[in-house]
Amino acid sequence: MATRRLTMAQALIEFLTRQLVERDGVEARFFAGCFAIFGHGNVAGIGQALQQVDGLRTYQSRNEQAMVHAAAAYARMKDRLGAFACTTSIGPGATNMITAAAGATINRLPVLLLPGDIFGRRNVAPVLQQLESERSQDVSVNDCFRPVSRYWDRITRPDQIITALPEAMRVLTSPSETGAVTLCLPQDVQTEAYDYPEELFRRRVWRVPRPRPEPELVAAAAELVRASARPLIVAGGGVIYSGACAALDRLARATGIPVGETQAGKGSLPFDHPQSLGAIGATGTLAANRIAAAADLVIGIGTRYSDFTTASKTAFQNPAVRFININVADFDAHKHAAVPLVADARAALDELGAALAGFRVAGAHAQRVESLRREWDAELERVLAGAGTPRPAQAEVIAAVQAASGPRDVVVCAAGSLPGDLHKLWRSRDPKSYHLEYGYSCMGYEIAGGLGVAMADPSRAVTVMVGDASYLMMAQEIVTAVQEGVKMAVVVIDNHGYASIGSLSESIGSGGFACATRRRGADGQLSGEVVAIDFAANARSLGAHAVRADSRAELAAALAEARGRDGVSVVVVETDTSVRVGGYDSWWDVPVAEVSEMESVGAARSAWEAAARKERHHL
Ligand SMILES: Cc1ncc(C[n+]2csc(CCOP(=O)(O)OP(=O)(O)O)c2C)c(N)n1
Ligand SMILES: [Mg+2]
Repeated sequence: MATRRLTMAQALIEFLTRQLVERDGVEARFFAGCFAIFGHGNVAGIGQALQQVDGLRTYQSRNEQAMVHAAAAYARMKDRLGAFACTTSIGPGATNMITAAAGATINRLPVLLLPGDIFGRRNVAPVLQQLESERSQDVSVNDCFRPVSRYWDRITRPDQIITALPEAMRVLTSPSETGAVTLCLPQDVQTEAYDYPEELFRRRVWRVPRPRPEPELVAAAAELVRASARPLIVAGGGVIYSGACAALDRLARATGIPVGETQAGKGSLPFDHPQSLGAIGATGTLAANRIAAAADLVIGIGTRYSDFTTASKTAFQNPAVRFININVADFDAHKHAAVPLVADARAALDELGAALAGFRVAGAHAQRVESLRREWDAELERVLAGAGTPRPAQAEVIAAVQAASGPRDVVVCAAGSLPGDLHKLWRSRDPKSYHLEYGYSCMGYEIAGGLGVAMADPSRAVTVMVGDASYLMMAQEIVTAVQEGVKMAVVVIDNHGYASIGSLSESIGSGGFACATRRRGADGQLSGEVVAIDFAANARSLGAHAVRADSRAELAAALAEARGRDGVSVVVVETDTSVRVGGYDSWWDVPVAEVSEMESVGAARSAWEAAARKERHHL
């Protein structure tokens, strides 16, 4: 048997350069590179291996969490057909990745995490940053990755990667199983040599399948659709990952079944498609939510049915509502006691479409869809126009960013009050143009995610929309973008604090307690002056071009200028929070204190109890 003597780290990195994916006959390299922050736990092992390898570029980052966000955003932009590896030191460098690992797994996005780990050889323990246990020597902080990883392994002998790496690849390239894959790499084992079989390094092509649904279940589903009076499609992220948007367009047009979109599924249809109802659920449009309330059949495609999509299980109020779920993951396909079409979205839509030949929704349903679409469009125009306040409302900033964006440009966001507003208000014209991380809604994803999106598709202009508090949590990847010559615009919405949670706090009777960025006041509360933060100066200090926009005209000019500039352009805009985008026949379950000393909380609790009565099980 031919062998090659390599360190474990060299063999691992060499293996990554030989992995390809193939879908629909198109082959591509799977790993675009490796994000790295070096410490004693990886510099001599993986670091040395990255330095000598051909064909896998090393990218720096400023924070391990951020690099995993960037990697996840990259994978999402590539429809999961491309990914990054991420290498860190042991201890805090490693655990910094856990938050973003959870985000990747929840959003079903492939990232390969290579945290350093404590020595396999134990004679020098406890090593720097080691968590000791009196009960076992086989415990390290990296065990915290287990629940957030779809595959987790610790490599305590160099030959173990021979069996671990193919498992890692199987999971990373599986549409139903993908997420964070973590290989914990003890610092000493990374540097140990072994005679690896030459065939470990052969070129491997991982085929991404398009599993077809069971024909009997397609027939059963078609029968349900034909018998339905008010069917509705819920399009989730799986529609986009599968490249099923054209198939969805055909089915929706042919049958007239309207389509509501989740955060991950937004852009499945262009906003002006005759069957598009726009956003659905807690942050949905009035058109989608009214159709959902009366639907007698819901066809979920590539959706996890998060509480935002189901309005905490209150969205579907028709007592007779049934579900058909098209999902590549068995787990999601079976939700809500659905007819489970466990299949690739595109394959299943084609087959269901064929089985529905000649079917058209009843005229009354089509008319309702049409009139609600018109009603929503008028409401949308009203909201986007703002209320003439001295400073623009957030909706007006969204309208300005939209006006400055081309159809293929990408808007990136994750947390705060922006996601709900964008979900309702953004008019998607391309399936990859709306990039909202709303599975984990992780503050700090925005700028790092924008970097990953821009790296994945430099042909599109990227605009990150980020709240002031999310910016403060994680803005440092501006430096990485500058380092890599990445072009990206960042719009910082300054409303002086955690405004979304401030509104939520008001709605649960707590009046916005400790949610604004204010100095401690005479009353002992955070009720004093606003803490003035110069976000533009901050961004400039990191290497960005940055301006403040103090009027609507300045905002439009700054956005136009950003479009024409290379590098990172930051636009800071202070908004008027008195004008908010409301909800439309929707709800989100945030339980309120059952007992309290505050009357306002008691009132909120009663309202919550009444609303929660609408929650259903869908058994
Ligand atoms: C890492 C993280 N911490 C906490 C939260 C909870 N949270 C959601 S939105 C929000 C406030 C975000 O503030 P900002 O980015 O300024 O947006 P705004 O709410 O003002 O629109 C918080 C704290 C979160 N989603 N992510
Ligand atoms: Mg804010």
